[in-house]
Amino acid sequence: MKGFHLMRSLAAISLGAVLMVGCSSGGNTSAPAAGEGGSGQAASTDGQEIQAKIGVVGFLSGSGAAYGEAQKAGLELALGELNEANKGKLKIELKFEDSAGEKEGAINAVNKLINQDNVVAIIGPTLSGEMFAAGPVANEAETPIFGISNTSEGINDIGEYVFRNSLPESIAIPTAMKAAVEKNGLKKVALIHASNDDFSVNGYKVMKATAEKLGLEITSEATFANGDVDFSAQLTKLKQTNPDALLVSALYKEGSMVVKKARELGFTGTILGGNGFNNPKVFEIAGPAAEGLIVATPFSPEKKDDKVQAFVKAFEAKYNKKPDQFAAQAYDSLYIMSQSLLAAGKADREELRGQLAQLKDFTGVSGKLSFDEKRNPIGDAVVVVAKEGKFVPFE
Ligand code: 1QQ
Repeated sequence: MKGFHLMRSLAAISLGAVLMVGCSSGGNTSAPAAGEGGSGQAASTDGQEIQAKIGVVGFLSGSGAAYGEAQKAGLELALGELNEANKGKLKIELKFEDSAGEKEGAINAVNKLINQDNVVAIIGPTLSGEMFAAGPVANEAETPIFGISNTSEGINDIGEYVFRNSLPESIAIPTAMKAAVEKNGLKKVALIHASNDDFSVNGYKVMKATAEKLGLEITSEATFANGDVDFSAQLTKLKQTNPDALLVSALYKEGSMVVKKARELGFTGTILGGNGFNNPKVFEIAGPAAEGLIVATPFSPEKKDDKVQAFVKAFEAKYNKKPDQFAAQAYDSLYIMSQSLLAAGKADREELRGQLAQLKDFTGVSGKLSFDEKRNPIGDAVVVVAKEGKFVPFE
């Protein structure tokens, strides 16, 4: 990392951007972004509008594109509001890159955003697996990278430039499971998950550990792979063990097909899923079979809260649909970036990292947010249940 520092300084010097390098916050001189190999700085003279280019890596095409689309919608709504509100002080530009949910795609996007587009920070990528692959690249390049939907354990262990406002499954899943055990009287559960996806594997581990903690009997377990379309064999086997509940850790496409098939096979017990189900695509794919599905989420558009309702209204006006959790966390992330950039007083990767690390009691549409010492979000989950085509509070 030190070598990188040196190279960066040399590159900046050779570009004649000497003023900017090592310039402390006092009286910083206006300088253009350092360009190729530069530090992403677009420092502004006090009183001048800060120009901040932020990269976004999203699952914008392929089997999970609805996640990325929701994130893009949330970010663009926030962008319009913020650039209006911060006129003369801060102007944010977003540069979107599609990773297609692939680790390689995420790595390439992060490299491009850092080295070619010279962004001050990156929001995304969408999947935990993508963050595990691309986070180290940003961390090594000392560029803040901010996960808005990475819920697996270990995300922040990648390094000190890695942040997230997405509620970890280790908080969300136990909340949902406790509520389901209490209300539906669960005693025996069967587990199924996608074995080739980091997020789904992590969710499965949390489900299993929680079941053990709650003293539930695990009757059977099964796996599938993302991309599979036939789940009959696994679900037939699971159903034969007579569980009270099926715990599903999967992304929305496969997860919804699992739910649909389980009902088709006559499973009438509780179905509980992880964070991957928090998207309206579930209702499109599973149809009426989604009824009764229990999930935990940090965001519900039904929440009786002025900030949430103002967001829902603005989102509906712009997109003609209600926002989901992915849109909400994306929306919040840009407000966090904006607040931190304004506090930093310039578009500087290092200053921004410092400000992000200090974030405390930020109130967004997905709740109150602070980071623990490992920059993990501390927040609450609400438990929701699918009812007539939408998620409503599980009460
Ligand atoms: C993760 C997730 C997914 C559901 C994001 C789409 O939570 O990959 O961590």
